[in-house]
Amino acid sequence: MKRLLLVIVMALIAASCGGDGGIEIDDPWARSSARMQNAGAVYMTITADDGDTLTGVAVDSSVAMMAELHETQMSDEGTMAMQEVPNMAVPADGELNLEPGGFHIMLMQLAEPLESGDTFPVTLTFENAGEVVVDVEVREE
Ligand SMILES: [Cu+2]
Repeated sequence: MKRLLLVIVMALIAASCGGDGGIEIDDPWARSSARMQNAGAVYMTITADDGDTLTGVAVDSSVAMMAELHETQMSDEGTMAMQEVPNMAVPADGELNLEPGGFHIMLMQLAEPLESGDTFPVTLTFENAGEVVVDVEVREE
């Protein structure tokens, strides 16, 4: 009887670990913002064992009024422009890179400037894994 219980507990632990779809988020960070700047960008690297799709993002209003998924692209005129994207794919055999000059999470109407050394939580929503909260570190880079 004891052994059976142990097996059940182990199975429950395995099930709860598997529930996140093998999502792993590496080095979430945000660039520190100048005092008068009203927007900020968040970067990270996302991998998912079975692949997944990032469909949404949210931050507390104590950080910013709005968070959006953005992509920076070179326009035909050679200028950099960014636009909101509905989602971002995390490939099963690769990684999704959010980095300066490409995909990023845009924070709009910052409540306060982002200061080096600060951290704040960001809630990511994935199609398969559901909501995943990460702690973003603010730094100079
Ligand atoms: Cu942006």
